[in-house]
Amino acid sequence: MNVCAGVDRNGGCELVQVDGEWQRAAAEALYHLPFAELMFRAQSVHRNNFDPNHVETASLLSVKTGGCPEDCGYCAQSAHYETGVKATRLMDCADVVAAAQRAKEAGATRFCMAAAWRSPKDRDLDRVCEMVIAVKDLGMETCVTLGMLTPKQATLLSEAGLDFYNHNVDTSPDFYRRIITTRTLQDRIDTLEHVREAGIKICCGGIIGMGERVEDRLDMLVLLANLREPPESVPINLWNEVKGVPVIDTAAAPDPIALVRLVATARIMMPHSVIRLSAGRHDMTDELHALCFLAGANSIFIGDVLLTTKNQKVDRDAKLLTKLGITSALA
Ligand code: SAM
Ligand code: DTB
Ligand code: SF4
Repeated sequence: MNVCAGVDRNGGCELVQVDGEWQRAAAEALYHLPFAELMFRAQSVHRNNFDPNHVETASLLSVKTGGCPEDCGYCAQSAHYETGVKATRLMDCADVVAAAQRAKEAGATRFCMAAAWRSPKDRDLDRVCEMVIAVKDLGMETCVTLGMLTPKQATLLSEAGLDFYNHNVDTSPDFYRRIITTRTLQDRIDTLEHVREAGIKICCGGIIGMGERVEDRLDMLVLLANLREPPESVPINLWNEVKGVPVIDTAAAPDPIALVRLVATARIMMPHSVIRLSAGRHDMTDELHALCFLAGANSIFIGDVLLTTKNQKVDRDAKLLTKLGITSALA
């Protein structure tokens, strides 16, 4: 069945999903609408599905940093590149819980624990399950990102009460092969399937600003929107500069309006997903943040650091949200 997903500026039906699937042409037609039209549609979709005056606040902790065997060309934690990031062991559960408690007091409702692994060893997974149980006991939502999972590992995380698993597709199928060679996009999709099967909600998005074309960004949205069910959370990361990785040679910061257009297009294509402005916010102006929220972004990471790179300062976020009259657990 072909579905008209919108009306063009002359009143004709131009935006179609074919057999319920998003096509690049439909995503492009949305993305290139006159700005006011695109924003109006994104805001209408946003208001139908979310409180437009509320933003979710999540906090990140790197529970195991660096020394990763994968060769993701954007990442400070890959052992393939000299980035100056020191490899650490998996943190103790008590230290993780203390960090989660501080994040809760600082205004985060979700705590995301990240490990620089290709995939977790079973004994490490047991320790992460303990962390999930303990952080949930604080009354926070939990998210972990540990690399590829087997179905059994996904089930164990589900049994521990994990709310979200973050595993990004990162970019378009076409651009993917230029930035990662040690695991395929299909490997990632398989892990997302195992997570879904285990009943855990999915957090899945990607990075822009690595030298990809606008078409690649749209293909990434098409890939996400056409997953068996779209991810409940969609992080959009602006590439945070890391010296020593291959992406530094191709990177180009996206035009600000292109970012807003991408957020608005994601909002329309995935009406029920929370869209998180993730890495790269420290370089964004208040005005750009405001436009992204108007376009439908409704989640941010708070805290002065992400994993190995900096984030916008918490007091600047608090002031910004207050200025915009946006409610959150922060302001
Ligand atoms: N090792 C696990 C994996 O890759 O699935 C989890 C951690 S990994 C750091 C999580 C995500 O962070 C990546 O998929 C990527 O989207 C994002 N990321 C990593 N480095 C980044 C950077 N320099 N700028 C923006 N996002 C980045
Ligand atoms: C996601 O999409 N972004 C977060 C989270 N998922 C794990 C990570 C951003 C990392 C930015 C680079 C760094 O700090 O090392
Ligand atoms: Fe390892 Fe994840 Fe970084 Fe890739 S993105 S190098 S898998 S930590």
